[in-house]
Amino acid sequence: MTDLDQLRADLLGSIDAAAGLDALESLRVHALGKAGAITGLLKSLGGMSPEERQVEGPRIHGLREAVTEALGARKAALETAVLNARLAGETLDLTLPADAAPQGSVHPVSQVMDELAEIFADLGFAVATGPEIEDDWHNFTALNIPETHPARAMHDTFYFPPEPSGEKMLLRTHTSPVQIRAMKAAGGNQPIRIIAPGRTYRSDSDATHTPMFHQVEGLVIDKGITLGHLKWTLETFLKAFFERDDVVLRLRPSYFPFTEPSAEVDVGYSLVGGKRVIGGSEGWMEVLGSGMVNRKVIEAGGYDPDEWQGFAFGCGIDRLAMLKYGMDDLRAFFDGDIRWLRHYGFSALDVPTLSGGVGA
Ligand code: 2NL
Repeated sequence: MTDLDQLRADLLGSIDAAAGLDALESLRVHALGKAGAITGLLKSLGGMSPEERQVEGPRIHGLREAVTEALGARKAALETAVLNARLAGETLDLTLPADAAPQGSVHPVSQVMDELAEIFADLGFAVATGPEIEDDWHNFTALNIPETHPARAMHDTFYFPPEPSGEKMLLRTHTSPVQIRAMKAAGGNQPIRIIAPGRTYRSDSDATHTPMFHQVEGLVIDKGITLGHLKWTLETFLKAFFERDDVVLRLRPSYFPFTEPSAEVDVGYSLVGGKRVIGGSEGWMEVLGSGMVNRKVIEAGGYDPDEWQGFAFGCGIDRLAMLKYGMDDLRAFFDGDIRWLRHYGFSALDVPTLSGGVGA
């Protein structure tokens, strides 16, 4: 056996026996690297006579090819072994349930807004919206709220720094300005039936008040509108909202600058196992304020008060949600705690409908 045959046998034997990829790489360097055995042989070809090179050349090149091929084959075999070992250790249990993804749900305030839109749509009311940043005229003056009224005070209303024009801008304190804008847009010659739900702002913050809260107001303008229309509309609305036919209303005389006469509306409740349930008349809870639109406000909206009358009402949506769903802490509305929603029966797949809450 020549030296070359010996080298070939040694290299191919070691390659076949290589236990891992690292050992195989050492063998490759040892044979084919810069200072490798075969590299040395290839270099030696340069110093040979043409006759000698004709014999040795093919042998050395043949050896290089055989070793390269053996390295490749062994590498593939080792990689397959590594992969098989990993797959054997990694068992994947396809029957395990997937991790639960966090799921939100429709917020009670949004739910109630959708319910209000649905109930009033059946009564022919459209939903009107408007800016949350208002001017003093639409928020106060048009509503017959005098310059000296406490609601206009700096400590009750969020004002912006004065405009160069002198116009006072503020965060609307109710959604009435939306209705004033709707009257203006209607041009004083057609009936109006709208509700205006949305965010409102007052400089108030304690256990039962948040600086931002949600309000819905309703407005009807037409010829020959009476207190009877107001009472029927509110009774129909509250029966649909609380999903009970035994809802009893109590109208108490009150005062608002924008309505005359004005009435505060209470709904009766019964005590069932010590808990208040809407319906009956064992006790009363105030739910909204209302009245016949003041003729000054009809005029400010661009209508002739001798021809057109109207009624209006307003109430807090957060409060309506608390009453319907039996929630007792207003602050939880703003915590974004999913456990709170679950506790009151709100779930991710809810589609706002009229069924749910304490009346259901
Ligand atoms: C309450 C009372 C009320 C109105 C709001 C209104 C709007 C226009 C004209 C006349 Cl454009 N009135 N809104 C009327 C009566 C009561 O709200 O206690 N809200 C929380």
